[in-house]
Amino acid sequence: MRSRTGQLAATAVALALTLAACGGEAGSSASSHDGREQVTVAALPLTDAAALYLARDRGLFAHRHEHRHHPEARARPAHRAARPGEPPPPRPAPAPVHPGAEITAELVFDHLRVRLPRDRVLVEEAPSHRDALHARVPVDRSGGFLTTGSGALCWGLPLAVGRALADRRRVVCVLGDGSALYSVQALWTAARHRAPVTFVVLDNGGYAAVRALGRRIGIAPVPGTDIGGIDFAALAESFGCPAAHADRPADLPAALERALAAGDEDGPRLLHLRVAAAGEALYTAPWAG
Ligand SMILES: Cc1ncc(C[n+]2csc(CCOP(=O)(O)OP(=O)(O)O)c2C)c(N)n1
Ligand SMILES: [Mg+2]
Repeated sequence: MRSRTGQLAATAVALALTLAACGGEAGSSASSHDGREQVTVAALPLTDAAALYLARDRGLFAHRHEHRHHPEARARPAHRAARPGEPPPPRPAPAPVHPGAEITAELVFDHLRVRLPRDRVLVEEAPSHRDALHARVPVDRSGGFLTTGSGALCWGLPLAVGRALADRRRVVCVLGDGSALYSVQALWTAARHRAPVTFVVLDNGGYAAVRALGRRIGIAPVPGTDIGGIDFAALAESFGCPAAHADRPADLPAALERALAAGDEDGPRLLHLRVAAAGEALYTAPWAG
């Protein structure tokens, strides 16, 4: 079973192969069944027998950007309204969430928004909570927010360590529990070199984004997506990174404040938060890839 992106990529590959077989040229395109999405293919001849094909799904890209939750979609009207050289107008803060029985990512981001110094770098690798972060924590400074454009995991934790070591200023890094494990050994580097990073691990017990994508394409449950039961604070401590837990909404503000209060000379801190999974509506919008 393939996602729409996969189908489009396959269309593009098929087109590329056809082009190759017919001696076709670069810049060809294909539309999906609804006619809205386009795949463009650029061909770079490498040798007489081989060429490198770049397939780009322009429709889905544009589609995503139309969506109001997408940061670039929000940035676009702001840029239009602003004069060159002026910052975009401020976006109104969303209504605060009320704490329930469990910590939610929205609650974490509300607390983070008011506690995060504006001049600090924020790194994010928390796939299913990404929209909530963008809705609640403004990105108002060039270079102040680091994330991926591709969706591949593994870079967030080490990127935060590298940024902190380069700047010697505290970086805040929000990670999903799954994402945190891809390059967890960078905690050792952070501890050893006293990289000033505050890691906030949003532990929803597994790969929520993969589960949600599975629901969308009719695979539920997706095998192997539960990774609960990991003590991230103990794991961090074992690498030499001081760490703490918070499991109840009432404990969140003080825990977050402590984790953020560490100075730029104090090295890394990790806060492990058990959070509720994002809602069933995740990735159900037509634009979602
Ligand atoms: C290198 C790599 N492997 C696998 C994936 C597939 N993948 C996308 S989201 C995701 C789950 C990440 O889990 P977590 O960080 O806990 O975030 P959550 O979805 O729970 O918010 C995975 C495994 C990927 N994007 N990149
Ligand atoms: Mg998770």
